[in-house]
Amino acid sequence: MRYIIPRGSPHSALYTSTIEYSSLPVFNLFCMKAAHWLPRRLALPTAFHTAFRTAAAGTRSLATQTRPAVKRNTLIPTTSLRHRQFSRPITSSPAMSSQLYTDETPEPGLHLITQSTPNGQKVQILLEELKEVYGTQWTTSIINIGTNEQKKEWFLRLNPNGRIPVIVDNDQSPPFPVMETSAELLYLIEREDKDNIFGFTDSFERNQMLQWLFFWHGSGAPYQGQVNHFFKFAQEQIEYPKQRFKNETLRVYGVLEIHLSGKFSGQPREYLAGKGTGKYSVADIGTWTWVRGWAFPGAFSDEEMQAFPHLLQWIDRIAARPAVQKGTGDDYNAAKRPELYVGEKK
Ligand SMILES: N[C@@H](CCC(=O)N[C@@H](CS)C(=O)NCC(=O)O)C(=O)O
Repeated sequence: MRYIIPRGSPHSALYTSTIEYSSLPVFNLFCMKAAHWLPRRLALPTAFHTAFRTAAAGTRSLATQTRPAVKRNTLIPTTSLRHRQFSRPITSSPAMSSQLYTDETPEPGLHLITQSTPNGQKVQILLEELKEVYGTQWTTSIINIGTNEQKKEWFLRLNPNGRIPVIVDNDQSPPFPVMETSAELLYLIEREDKDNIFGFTDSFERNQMLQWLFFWHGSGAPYQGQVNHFFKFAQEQIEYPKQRFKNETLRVYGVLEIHLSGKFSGQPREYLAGKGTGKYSVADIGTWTWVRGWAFPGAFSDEEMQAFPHLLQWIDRIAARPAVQKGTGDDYNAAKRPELYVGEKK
């Protein structure tokens, strides 16, 4: 991975885009028009009409081949881009591109704005997995959510929900931002995972992957997030929400345990989705970053967790993956990578 330090102030109202231009498309348009007009004007027979149009179409393929291409997943050094980059205020673009991103948006390709929390780590891990298999490249910026950088306007333009992580696909024109971790995981596998290594081709397996991805997104993360809040961060210790969210999280761990143990299917599983014992997929990634942090709020005892032996094994199984270690490691530790910081630090 090569990181590029974001440039300029994050509050710029300008949007940087790469223009690729060639005069050939204009020439092609001219030829196509002429191909319709000339034979009619000169009252030529039908065979001439066809010949003119074939010749004109040739200029189109020429134009397509000659247009400079931005290579997907490849970071082009900043300097080589400069000559065809320009900044302009967005006034006449489609609604989506309107002030979508700012001067410091890094190079074409994927850009991740994150902090190494359970949600940030989901996307960090998948990117590391994709890099191992396909050589996927991206750039990273780290913000400090403790300073509320994610509530500032430049960030809200990318994600009105004001939460990390966000990915921006700068290969699209206009750049395409993706919020909500599960949607980000699905976006990344659709874009990068051509061999369906982290997803499935079979529609039933794919649906099972979605079931577990949605289950954690809707029924796991919100509860465990509240456990973290009420046990660890709340100024006031209030018993009712502490017990309510703790019990609900234990219930959700129980659901995962039923599934992984094969209690009702008779088939213990290694992973959440897929036939047989299952296959490691984005459903596991989306769930693991949270569940493996069960000890963090100090809400659950070792004895309580003994009720979920298959879940604990699943945590260890996924933790052993090199890309998982990389995606949760020092490369995303803001203290170790101060050059990746954007915005207010403390
Ligand atoms: N449903 C969102 C949740 C994202 C989320 O809650 N991110 C947290 C960090 S783990 C955050 O940005 N918190 C800062 C805040 O709430 O302002 C997702 O899955 O992307």
